[in-house]
Amino acid sequence: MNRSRFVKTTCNRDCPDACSIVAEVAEDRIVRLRGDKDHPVTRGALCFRTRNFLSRHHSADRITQPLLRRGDGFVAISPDDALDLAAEKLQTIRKESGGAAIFHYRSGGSLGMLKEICDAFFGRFGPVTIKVGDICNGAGEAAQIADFGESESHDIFDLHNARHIINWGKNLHVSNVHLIRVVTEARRRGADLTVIDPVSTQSAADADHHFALRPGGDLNLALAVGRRLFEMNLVKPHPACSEQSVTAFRHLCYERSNNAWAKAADVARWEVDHLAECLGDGPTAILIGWGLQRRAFGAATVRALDALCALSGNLGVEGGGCSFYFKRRGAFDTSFLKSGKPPRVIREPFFGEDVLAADAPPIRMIWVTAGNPVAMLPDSAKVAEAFEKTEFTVVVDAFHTDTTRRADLILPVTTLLEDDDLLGAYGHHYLGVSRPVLPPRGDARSDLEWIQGLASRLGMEQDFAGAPREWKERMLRPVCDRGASLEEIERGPVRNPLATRVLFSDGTVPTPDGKIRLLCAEDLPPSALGAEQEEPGGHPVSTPSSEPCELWLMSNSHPRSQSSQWVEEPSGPLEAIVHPDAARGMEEGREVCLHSALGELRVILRFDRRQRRDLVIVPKGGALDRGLAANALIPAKATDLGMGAAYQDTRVRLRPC
Ligand SMILES: Nc1nc2c(c(=O)[nH]1)N[C@H]1C(S)=C(S)[C@@H](COP(=O)(O)OP(=O)(O)OC[C@H]3O[C@@H](n4cnc5c(=O)[nH]c(N)nc54)[C@H](O)[C@@H]3O)O[C@H]1N2
Ligand SMILES: Nc1nc2c(c(=O)[nH]1)N[C@H]1C(S)=C(S)[C@@H](COP(=O)(O)OP(=O)(O)OC[C@H]3O[C@@H](n4cnc5c(=O)[nH]c(N)nc54)[C@H](O)[C@@H]3O)O[C@H]1N2
Ligand code: SF4
Ligand SMILES: [Mo]
Repeated sequence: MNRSRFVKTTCNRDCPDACSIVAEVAEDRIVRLRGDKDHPVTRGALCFRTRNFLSRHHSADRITQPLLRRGDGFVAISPDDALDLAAEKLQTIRKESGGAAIFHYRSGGSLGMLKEICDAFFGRFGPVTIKVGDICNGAGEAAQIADFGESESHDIFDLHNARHIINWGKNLHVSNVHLIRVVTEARRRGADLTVIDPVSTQSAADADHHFALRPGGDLNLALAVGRRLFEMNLVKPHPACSEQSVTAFRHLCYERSNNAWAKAADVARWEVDHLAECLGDGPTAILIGWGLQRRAFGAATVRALDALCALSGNLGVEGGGCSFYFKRRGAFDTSFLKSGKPPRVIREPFFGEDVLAADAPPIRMIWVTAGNPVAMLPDSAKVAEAFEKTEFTVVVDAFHTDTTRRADLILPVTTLLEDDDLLGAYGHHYLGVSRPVLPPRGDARSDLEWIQGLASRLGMEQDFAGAPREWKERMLRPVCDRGASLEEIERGPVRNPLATRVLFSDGTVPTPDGKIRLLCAEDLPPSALGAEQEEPGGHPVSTPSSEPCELWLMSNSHPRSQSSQWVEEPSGPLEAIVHPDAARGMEEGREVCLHSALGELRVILRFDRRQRRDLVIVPKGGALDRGLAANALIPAKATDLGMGAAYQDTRVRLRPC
């Protein structure tokens, strides 16, 4: 009889949930993945993409040997030869051109804390060129730090105390699935749920109310709600709000009439009133999504939502708050990884442009850790060109991507089931460890081991020595005496003992002057508010004879993929979901062209009458080389704070091919 054994590990993907996974192993093969029943958030369930990860993990396409470019293809080489070559290139380029000629780019392929050791290695070897900004949550995080001095969230279970929940742009059913249960429990206890999202998602369909506003209309809507709070006498400012800043926010809200704000946001007046009433009848929890801050005025939008919370008596109270991001690094000490100031930075949303423009010295080498920038960053074609024109590029990955296909050297890395790391979460406060369910396949190694191999060749062996457990213990020093030692976390998930359950409940905020900064007119260029006579956005209709109308390109998370990591790579063309009126004269199932100022993609049309008529929905994360990359259409454009990417501001048109 074959006996199975079960190994618990933590999912290291770029996802708010950081689930505890139970892997079943039989005869040295992983046969099944389940969610851990003992984890308070995972509660026995995994998302589609990780439940089905085994096909990817066992796939024949997995990279299991270092690969060196030869002509148009690659040849396998030994790990020692790969490390010798990489070390030699690093040394030569540093000697000839300085650290600035080397660019280390790390993204979110794995959120394990030990991946940050790669940054420290390049910092000490150079320092080298690194990225600045954060295309994922940069704008929202910067907004909350500006307002409150930190970007943190209420304990996930504090939602049970809410009377109203405003889900302002989060697609729970796709990108935050374990929050659904907590929201459902809160509703059973009497909370009502309103979703604000231009797209009709499953999360919106399940809510008590769905307000499908104009894409990017949130700032207008928030200011309308702000005005109604003042008009209805529902203003109860948090003690850290100064009178002056309340007055300044009030002025901003009164810049337009309620009708003008509602029109600009393309919502009904009662929808504005409903939100103001919810906020006035708190506790009301605002859950802030990521999509709305990936816009030119994304930070201003989050700041307006912060202001609504702080003014309506919902900041600092149980069941309230405006939760955007959980400080996933909050329990850990990484100060020992700090290194010197980088000689140069590349703005993350402008990766292609900045790398190509870099001069004196040019970028001669790019090293990519846990990222697929060619597919995932704006203006994919330019990012691809940057890789193609760079003298030597190294990509550390487990699968072929648009980025590995442009590499000179590929180093095979462990998958999430072979990972040995420490994790916080950005959707709750529990800490976990990942541990190898099985040893790595072939010559695959962790990022730490590749770095240690390099360090030993470059005279930095001592700086980076140590088994994963030793690194985890060092990082856990702030909490190891408070019930979150490594042994305790290895036994099961532990809540970060440093995380408070309700933020700012003592009436203070950690800004430099202890005051909340509320958004005001001086913080906004006039263009942030849109034209006064904005058309109600939802109903421009193109006819076969007229020029096709402009649509907002919504390139959203897809249930079958984690960014560019698909359960099964689609073969194309890309599926584009639109209201039939947005594609007049075109047939469902037909291939048509989707144009932007930057490029063109062939797409298959799917009609959905629930959607607004001014948008088209495609999945994020398709491959450039297969003609599936939304980012081939998306120009590089920064957000107002945090150097995020304004992916969602892209306008497109549908045309027959
Ligand atoms: N299945 C799956 N899950 C994922 C990911 C994935 O690729 N696939 N990605 C992970 C990553 S990297 C992240 S950062 C997180 C978050 O992943 P995201 O997908 O970025 O976050 P959400 O905020 O849940 O979903 C975006 C929602 O914002 C809405 N939206 C867009 N523009 C606006 C707007 O102007 N106003 C409003 N109100 N809403 C708008 C979209 O319609 C969409 O429903 O999820 C992670 N989870
Ligand atoms: N159009 C559009 N573009 C977007 C977004 C959008 O909403 N619309 N969302 C943006 C967001 S929120 C994000 S976070 C980014 C995500 O952008 P990326 O982080 O670049 O996306 P991933 O596809 O997750 O690519 C990560 C790569 O890391 C590899 N990997 C996995 N684990 C490890 C590991 O342990 N070590 C190493 N070395 N590699 C590993 C994976 O195989 C994968 O190829 O995309 C952004 N791009
Ligand atoms: S990707 Fe997210 S939801 Fe899926 S298993 Fe990992 S942490 Fe859980
Ligand atoms: Mo992200």
